[in-house]
Amino acid sequence: MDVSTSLGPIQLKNPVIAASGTAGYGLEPAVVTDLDLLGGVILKSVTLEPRKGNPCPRIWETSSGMLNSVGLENMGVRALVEEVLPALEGCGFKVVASIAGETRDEYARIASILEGAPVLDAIEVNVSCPNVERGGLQFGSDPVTAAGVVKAVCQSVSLPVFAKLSVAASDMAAVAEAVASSGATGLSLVNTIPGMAIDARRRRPRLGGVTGGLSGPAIKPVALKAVWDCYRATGLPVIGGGGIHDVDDVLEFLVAGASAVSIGTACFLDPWRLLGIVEALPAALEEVGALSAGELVGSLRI
Ligand code: RRO
Repeated sequence: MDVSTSLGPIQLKNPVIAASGTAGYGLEPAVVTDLDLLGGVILKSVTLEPRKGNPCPRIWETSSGMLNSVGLENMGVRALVEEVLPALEGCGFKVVASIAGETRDEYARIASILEGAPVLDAIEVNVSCPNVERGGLQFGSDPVTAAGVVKAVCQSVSLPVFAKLSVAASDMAAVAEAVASSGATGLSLVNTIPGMAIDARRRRPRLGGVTGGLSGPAIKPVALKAVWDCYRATGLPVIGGGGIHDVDDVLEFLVAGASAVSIGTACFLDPWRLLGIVEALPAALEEVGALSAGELVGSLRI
């Protein structure tokens, strides 16, 4: 069974990618699991300068999901280039750096620092973080602003650029179309969905950052529709994810139009989950009568 896939110019040995923010900088999970078996890893989003992130608690479990309010804690792009990327040299997975900024120029500066860095295969432009005051979702909700950021990044790097979008945008397909026409190679869908949890007795928010981003099985139907809508609107390669828990979920995202899938929250329950899904993929594809992973992409029959 051919489980390989492609994201525009990038060839992946399989479609399973660790989602940004859930596999650190691609080095930490090696303590418990073998990321080399994955198609790719999207590193934690980095900013121009390091950030401390939001106050604790930063995680709250909900029914069928999880809220996070990490607040973009990260080491900064220079530390990523100097300390992390050299250590990833020789790894068996495709490496995608994720970037976030407060202004369009800041995104462009971060991208230009990444240009020419070792091991990088692509850049994810995160214009959909729900947990920052400036940039983040503000940028990704507006087609013109999102397109401006993506264009500035594309002008600063020769690497393929994937725009990470949120369903919190009022017209997500319009944002997808706008970033497509400003040079994005592909889309990364979806970021977590803004939400909150409250302790009524104490009349306090459960998260230190007050609000957070919802992920996990609760958002899977929403994410599937986003992939389907944006794939149809743009025809761009899509990294699809949101609540993927098992190999059947992976097949659903491929049929909706994703060429690869990003999985994160499931790994908090079980760090070996990604490897289990990679192992289960050939038999699962065979069971639905597919000869390859690629054949399933966007194959929804209406
Ligand atoms: O760090 C975070 O709080 C965070 C980010 Br940058 C993001 O893009 N999505 C998310 O759920 N959390």
